[in-house]
Amino acid sequence: MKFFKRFPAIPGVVIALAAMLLGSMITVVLITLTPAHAPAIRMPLGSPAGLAAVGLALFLLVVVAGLSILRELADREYSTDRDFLNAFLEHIPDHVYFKDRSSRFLRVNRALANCFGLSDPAEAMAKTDSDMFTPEHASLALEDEQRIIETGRGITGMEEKETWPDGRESWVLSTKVPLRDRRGRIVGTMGISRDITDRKQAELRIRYMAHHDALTGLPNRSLLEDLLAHAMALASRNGKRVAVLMLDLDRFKNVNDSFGHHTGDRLLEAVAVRLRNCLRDSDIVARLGGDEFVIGLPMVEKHEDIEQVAKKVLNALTASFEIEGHGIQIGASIGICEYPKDGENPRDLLQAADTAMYEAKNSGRGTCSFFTAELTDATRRRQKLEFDLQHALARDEFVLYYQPLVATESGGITGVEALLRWRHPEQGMIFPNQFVPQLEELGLMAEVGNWVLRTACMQNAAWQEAGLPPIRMMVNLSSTQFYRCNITSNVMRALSESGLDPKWLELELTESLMLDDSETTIKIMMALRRLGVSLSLDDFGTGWSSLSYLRRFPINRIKIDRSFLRDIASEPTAEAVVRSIINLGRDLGLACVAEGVETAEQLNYFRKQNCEEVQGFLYSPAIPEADCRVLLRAGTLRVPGTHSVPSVKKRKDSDYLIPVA
Ligand SMILES: Nc1nc2c(ncn2[C@@H]2O[C@H](COP(=O)(O)OP(=O)(O)OP(=O)(O)O)[C@@H](O)[C@H]2O)c(=O)[nH]1
Ligand SMILES: [Mg+2]
Repeated sequence: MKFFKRFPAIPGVVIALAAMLLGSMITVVLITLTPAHAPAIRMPLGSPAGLAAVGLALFLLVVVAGLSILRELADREYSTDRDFLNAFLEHIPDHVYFKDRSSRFLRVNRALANCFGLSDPAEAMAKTDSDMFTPEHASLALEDEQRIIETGRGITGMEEKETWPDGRESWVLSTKVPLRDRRGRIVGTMGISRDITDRKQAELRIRYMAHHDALTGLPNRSLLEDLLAHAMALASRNGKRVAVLMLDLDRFKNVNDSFGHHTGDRLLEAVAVRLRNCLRDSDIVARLGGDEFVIGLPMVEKHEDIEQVAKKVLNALTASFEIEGHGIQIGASIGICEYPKDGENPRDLLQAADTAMYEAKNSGRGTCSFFTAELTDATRRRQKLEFDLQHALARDEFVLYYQPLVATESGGITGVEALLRWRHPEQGMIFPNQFVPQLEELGLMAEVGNWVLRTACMQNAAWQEAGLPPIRMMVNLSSTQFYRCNITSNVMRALSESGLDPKWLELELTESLMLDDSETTIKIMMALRRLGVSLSLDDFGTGWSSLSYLRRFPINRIKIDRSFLRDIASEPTAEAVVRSIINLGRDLGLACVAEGVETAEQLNYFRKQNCEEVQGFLYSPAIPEADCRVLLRAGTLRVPGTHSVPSVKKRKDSDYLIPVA
């Protein structure tokens, strides 16, 4: 069979005919050679020799006929194999090819021909990959094939990216093996590959998503850490530094609140573009989430270079952004640290940069700060404080202090302002300026503000129940409480729970509320007034850009900010401002309170100006409830040193009034 497979060109039928012819001839010779004609060789059929001759002839006939049948079978098998191969090459959707030792195509299947844009697979004959693909891909494929030919070892299940002259890219899963002749010699290569472009693209997409921020397309934290690690390795080999800049937008919440989350998103995208545009291609720009971005500067040499880049970045963000028809101004704070000085791995560096960024925020925002070891302690303390703060309300650690307001002329107590304190179990009494910003950041301000409101109302009602003369209780409101927490119903609830008459409650709206004269603001104010409570404007004179507000706001009182008082004796302009405020208030029918009165001169000044009430350290700091009760029972306060005052323990200077918000 093997022999016939080797010589398939000799048909079996020819062999069979030849065998029959030969057999017939022998038989004819044996029969026709009679004793009469050839007595010497005459072998009668009946003789043993005659029978042997006939037998031999028949045997030959059978052998040759058998061989011819085998030949025929082999031939049939061969043509079946060929048909199968042809069918396979014609219909299989995978790409199949055979190449010679010079990587010229010997044969390609229909699918590969189609992929090459050939109508007939035969057209690929003698062509090479460089006729089909980009030179880069062709040379990679050639390298593989030469290696296979040299080593005799194939490549199985290799993912290959094919690049085409028209810019297309496709992915295939390939198997390439040596092509051998019958004697086992390598005469080329053959391969089969399956198109996996769709799967590969999906995979690449997933991998991209796992490493990039969906909104801006910038690397995310995970990729950033890899990029930083790479930059650090490079810098350490070259004796250079890597700078890490943590950038957080300033007051970005306001953008979301004022223009909506969607506009906020567009702004974040625009910030990403600006950052990318103002830095070199080799610099790293990533987004950690929220409004936090990280810039990595590989291979920096000098501290000054880093500072220069930080300033450039801050400047780039200063110009107004035009987002969906809104001109938006935003700044940023940057914390900076350096490898290797401030950390040996990306995580430590990011932590150090974050610490420095908080320092930049604390230094007033819009600036950059470099990391120092001392900052770490400060950060730890801050983090602990934040942690404790989250539990302070539940642990009943907040407490209200009360500071009296005194009638300028009579010294009679006309009201008390409720002021928040935090009695920390380890650190003692903490003042609001040390924790109110954190309360805002932690989103707890409204909850704590409502606690203040309720507690103050309860206290005032309790004093009245204890027989003390009714008194006005002033409670500060935060912006969150005022705008976002349905303040009207909260006030209603506090009043009804405490049973306090609304006329003994006055709500102080501070400058930090960022009040505007929008309809919303005025609507809320009107609703509060309708409840029967009064309203005052705190810190007056420091930030009210438009005095027209005063006309439109349904308020009862203004409180002149203490910053004016400091200078009224020495600075004529400060004195003039205070005088104008009092006159303005009077013209608009508003009562006036001077805050932060500390000296007898200041008190005399306000007496002369007919300012009705004062509040300040001269009379009393904010004091605990028990002390306040003593004062209220006395009903009047004298300027210390002039008349006796009710026996209230002297407080230290740090008790000085600090408003809630
Ligand atoms: N539009 C938008 N806002 C986001 C996204 N992720 C987080 N934020 C908001 O971004 C704000 C980030 O706030 P912070 O950086 O803490 O506060 P800030 O208002 O920028 O104030 P400072 O950073 O302290 O100056 C939060 O209000 C988040 O709700 C986002 O993908 N899109
Ligand atoms: Mg921010």
